[in-house]
Amino acid sequence: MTRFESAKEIYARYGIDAERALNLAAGKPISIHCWQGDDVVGFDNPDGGAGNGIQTTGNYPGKARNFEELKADFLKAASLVPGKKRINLHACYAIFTQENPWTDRNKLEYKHFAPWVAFARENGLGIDFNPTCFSHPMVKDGLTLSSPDEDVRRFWIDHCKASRRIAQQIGEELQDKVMNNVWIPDGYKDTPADRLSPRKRLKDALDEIFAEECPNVIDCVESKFFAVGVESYTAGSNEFYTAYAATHPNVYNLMDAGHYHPSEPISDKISAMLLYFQYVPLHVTRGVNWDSDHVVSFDDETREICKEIVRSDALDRVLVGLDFFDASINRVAAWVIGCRNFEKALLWALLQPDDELKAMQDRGDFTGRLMLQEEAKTLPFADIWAEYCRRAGVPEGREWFEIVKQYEDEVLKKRG
Ligand code: RNT
Ligand code: ZN
Repeated sequence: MTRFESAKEIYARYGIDAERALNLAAGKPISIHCWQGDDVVGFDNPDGGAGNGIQTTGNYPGKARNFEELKADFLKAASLVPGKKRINLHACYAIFTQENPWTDRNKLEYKHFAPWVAFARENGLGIDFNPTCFSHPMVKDGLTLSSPDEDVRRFWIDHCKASRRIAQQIGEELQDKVMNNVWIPDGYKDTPADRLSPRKRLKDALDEIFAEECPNVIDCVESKFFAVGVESYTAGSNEFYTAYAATHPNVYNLMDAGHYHPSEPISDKISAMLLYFQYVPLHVTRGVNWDSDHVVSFDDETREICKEIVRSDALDRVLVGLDFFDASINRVAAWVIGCRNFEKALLWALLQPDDELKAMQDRGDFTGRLMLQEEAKTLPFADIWAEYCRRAGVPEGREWFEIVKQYEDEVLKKRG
């Protein structure tokens, strides 16, 4: 008997079907963010780097400097992660060539992303999209869509419209639905004199952005409470976007795990949102104090998020995107660690004795519920995970790191 077979038997004693868990995990697509590969720099302003609303820290050598390098790094990372994948693009990753020279963000078109679509097709990936409303001189006083300056607002409205059209065409090309997620950094460092007007301007801007029919697009707006530099006020708060989404068909509030109070987990919000919305889009990341973007860990909250998705029978309604960027460690390894951890948490959640736990809760057996939750933690999960990796053709354990280190020596270290 193999370790997997023995583990499967132990799980069966708890009423858990390991084969079913393996199949469901393998079928759930995860949108992997391209921006971990180059610290959210993109291709439209290579000397500029991230800034104006977003921050990465660290200067580990070897970041991807262009389309070819980013594709290669992404594929290297993806080859070490089990499960179904999408690639999450930002508008700043537009591809400029001699035929399609640089153009500003308000004028971007599908053609600037056609090479990404070819890449996705070649590698069996879905695509998701994001307008890039940061790291650009038109971010004025930290504001974009909520700015009192009409030219600033116009620029970003046009950019968001362009992004939606691009997402729509990507969806048509791939015969798929494409998420287009609007995140803006707009907020104030210190106590605002007027909280209402920026939100009113943001609301009007969104109405214009979403006016055009885009049947292949799932429109998302990403909420946030505060960040470094905008400690006192963020225009696109959770209440603002939840209410906006509730009153606008096909618009969804995207919840990022690092965007709320450190003790305010998004795992608790998923069920509430599922009762009212067709889709619940997430950015799975790891908040650490005031920062939202650490590499995803196999931690309690990531597992709780996955348990909520599984227990709510919402694998096809909770849209999972990853969103972390760490420039202080090997970027390919960061991708692999974060993606594998999400996959692990998902598989782990699919291996919980949910039916029995729910029954215990409903008959008021809270002692039994706690007992079983705790006993389930030490079931032989590692053997099922190893089988999941084996079936996906990726390394089961730490061997993947040798592959990344070799890639670092042969490829990453040779970059300027
Ligand atoms: C920032 C948001 C946003 C970005 C990406 C790059 O706080 O989380 O999702 O991380 O769009
Ligand atoms: Zn995010």
